[in-house]
Amino acid sequence: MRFDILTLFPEMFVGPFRESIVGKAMEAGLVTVVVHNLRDYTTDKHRTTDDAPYGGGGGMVMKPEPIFQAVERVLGEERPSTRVMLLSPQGRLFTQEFAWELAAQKRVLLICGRYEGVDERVSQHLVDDEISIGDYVLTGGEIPAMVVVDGVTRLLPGVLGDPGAAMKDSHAGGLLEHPQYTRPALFRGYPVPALLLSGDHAKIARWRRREALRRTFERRPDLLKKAELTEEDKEYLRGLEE
Ligand code: JFE
Repeated sequence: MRFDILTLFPEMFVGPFRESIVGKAMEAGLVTVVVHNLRDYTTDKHRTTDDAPYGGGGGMVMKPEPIFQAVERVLGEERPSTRVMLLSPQGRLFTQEFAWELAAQKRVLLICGRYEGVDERVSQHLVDDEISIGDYVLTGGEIPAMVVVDGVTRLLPGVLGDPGAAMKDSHAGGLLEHPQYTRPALFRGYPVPALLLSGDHAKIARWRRREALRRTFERRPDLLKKAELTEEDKEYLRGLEE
């Protein structure tokens, strides 16, 4: 799979992509990530990428010309086989389901805005989808683009050691993960739950399921509406409600 990223701050991506599973996946040839400087697609003497908003109100807006130029020149004939996405607080929420959807694409191009946002004609006439990584406002689309590349890359075949490891993770079954422990069994007087040391795998599986249900009930009850629940799960949850 190939990602192209359009940004005014290409240097922001160097560290995070080198020091991560994404970097390993790039070295292994499982994913290609190419970062393009939007300023290279300006045509005026001052290499202008932003301007004041029509209607006033202060702040600056990204101009459409460099973005259209960059998408056309980077993609060429590949435009029809590429998902062109704009990171923005107004976008469709990036969920685990959306990550799986993007992992099935051959090519994804991510446009990172800055300032107060991007001229609306980019979303109207160039972009296939707008993506938001959550309901908070960041200073630009670069960190959201890193989040999308990271979340999608770990789903690609061969990226995580064990095939299917990605599928087992949090939100895949629709519940939060159960707690995890490692050695030592007693740390500063805090023990690992004795049951996990028992070797009784059926008991351990039931405990993990119940811990996952309990945490989801306490922290993210909204997730329970969509989760796949057995009759035993539902009975356990009824006990928690009291
Ligand atoms: C840009 C900005 C003022 C946006 C209301 C480009 N999930 C998510 N949070 N923040 C972003 C995405 C994001 C993405 C791209 C961005 C924020 N900004 C800043 C400033 C109003 C804005 O939209 C510019």
